[in-house]
Amino acid sequence: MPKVYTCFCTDIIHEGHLNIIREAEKLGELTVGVLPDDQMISYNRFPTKTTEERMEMIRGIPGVKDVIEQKQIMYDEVVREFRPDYIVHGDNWGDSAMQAIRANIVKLLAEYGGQLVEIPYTHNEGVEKLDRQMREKLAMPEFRRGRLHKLLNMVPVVKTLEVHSGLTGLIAEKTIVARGEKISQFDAMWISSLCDSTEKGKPDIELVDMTSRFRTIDDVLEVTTKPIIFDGDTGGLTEHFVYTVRSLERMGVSAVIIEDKTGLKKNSLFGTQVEQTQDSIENFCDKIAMGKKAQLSDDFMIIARIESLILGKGVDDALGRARAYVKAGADGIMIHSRQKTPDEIFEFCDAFRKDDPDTPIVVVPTTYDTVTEEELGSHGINIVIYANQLLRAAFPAMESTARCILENGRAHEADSSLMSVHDIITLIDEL
Ligand code: SPV
Ligand code: MG
Repeated sequence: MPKVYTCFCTDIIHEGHLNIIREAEKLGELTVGVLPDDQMISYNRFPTKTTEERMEMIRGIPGVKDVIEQKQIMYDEVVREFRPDYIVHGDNWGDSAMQAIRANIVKLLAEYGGQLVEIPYTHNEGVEKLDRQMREKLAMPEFRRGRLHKLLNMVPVVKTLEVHSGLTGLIAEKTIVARGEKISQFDAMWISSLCDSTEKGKPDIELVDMTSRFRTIDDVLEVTTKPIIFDGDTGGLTEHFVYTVRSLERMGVSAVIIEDKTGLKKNSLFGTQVEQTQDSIENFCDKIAMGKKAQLSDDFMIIARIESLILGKGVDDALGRARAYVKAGADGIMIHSRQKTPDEIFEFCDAFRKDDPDTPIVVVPTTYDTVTEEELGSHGINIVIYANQLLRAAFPAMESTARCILENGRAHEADSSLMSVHDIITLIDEL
């Protein structure tokens, strides 16, 4: 009997999957692989079932001889161990990441004469409806809110991208790349005060009010499913912060990060060039504790951001504050720095981890941007935020286009650096 293999990365079985199983079964004895959570997250939607539940779901389907866990998205291990005569896959190799998987399969099968069989993808109303329902379920506040918590236990470092609109939300939601043997996409989104303010043509001094910032969140929520971390600046007055917590929870935001500054807040990347005042430990602990008391859901996170390194007060001051904030109820610590190297961040994290192995640590490597996610992970860091790169990419591109039109008295010269008219009018799908 020829050995047939296919791999599923899904929470639901629809007509398209059953069709693949029917076709695969005709070729020989069928084994189905199931990807574990971390691999599923790396290139597909967030799983709503456990790996074991996904395996069980497939075991029950007639025609399936065996179900195994495929530990990696690339097929090297499974093909070398199992040596299938046929690998069966849908022909929907859409993006470059999927193409990399296809190339991997073709290369491995060529080593011993195995064959890739591609089954036409099933496009019908039922399949599309189920797909849409899954997506919408993931976007619901009660499903989305707790996802950051879950991610912290599933991936080594939660990769978070700054977004400030529906469009940038879509970039964070959909961008996916093949990186060597891995597929990679962002896990979460950051609503930055710097970028949200700048996008509105305002300085980053808590001038843009919460109603307007919630409007930005709402635009992002409407078109995405990934969890949101909100930059809550100083959190404002404690009496106001408790209301912000409730509103964010209700919207389905996963976490708010508040920084221990008081008075007129300026952006941290100014460092000591501008006057900035750090809050007292006592006051800030009170704000955290009141926020936690106001919180209604179990899984919303209040993360305390420490500005000691930004203000030149040193690692010991940061460590003392971190311990106090955790004691006051903070669900995580963000430690910020504007140095060119991650040295002081690593010094802080290594010392903090000595007596606190669990509290999540968040970093924003804007100035020390040569550091890799792997290095951050090895110092016990759990969340990395790429806090402003999308907006910094967009502004020079837009400004240079505006200049080019003025310089030439027409738009023709700018056209070669623009996306096509076809691409812009088809970028956003209709329901
Ligand atoms: C933001 O993105 O608004 C931040 C991070 O707070 S930073 O700009 O580095 O202060
Ligand atoms: Mg900010």
